Amino acid sequence: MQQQSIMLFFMLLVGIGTIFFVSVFVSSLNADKDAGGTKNVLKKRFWFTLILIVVLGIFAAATLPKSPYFTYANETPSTVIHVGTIQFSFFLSTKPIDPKSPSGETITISHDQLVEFRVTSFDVNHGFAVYDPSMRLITQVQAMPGYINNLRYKFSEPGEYHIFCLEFCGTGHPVMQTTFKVI
Ligand SMILES: [Cu+2]
Repeated sequence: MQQQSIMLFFMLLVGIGTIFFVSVFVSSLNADKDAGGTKNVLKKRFWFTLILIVVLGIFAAATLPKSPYFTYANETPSTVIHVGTIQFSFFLSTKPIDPKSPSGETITISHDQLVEFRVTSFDVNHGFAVYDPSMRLITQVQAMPGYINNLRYKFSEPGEYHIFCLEFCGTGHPVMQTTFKVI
């Protein structure tokens, strides 16, 4: 449903853009015949500005209410998973991870329960991208040195989930991955 409305939204934008460019093209055909010639430029700017304001207004109305994009903000997570990243591994643990000797554990999460991942990096920027059992990207956040980025999610389907790095972090980047289970 959400994907369909995003699709519709972008189709609408493409439609508005097409109308705009066609109207500019058509008006340019008549540019020589216009009484004012280049003096008419203010009139054209008026329409450009109006359409720009409308498009930006639609964007703002569709995106700003969701800002700052932190889902389940009013709920308390029942599970907290600490995530530490280092070239080229993920460490997942129910306890805070020591950056000096990072270690992880096998993670099992109950379905339909709110999980909070507290994601950080001990070296360079990495990505923390969660893929469902059919390898569809479902959520992601950046792993950044010096910051803990919280990512909340409810897994509805039991199965084996995959984590991949989405930030090119060095030669071992393509093999930087791990898994966890949802039961
Ligand atoms: Cu990477």
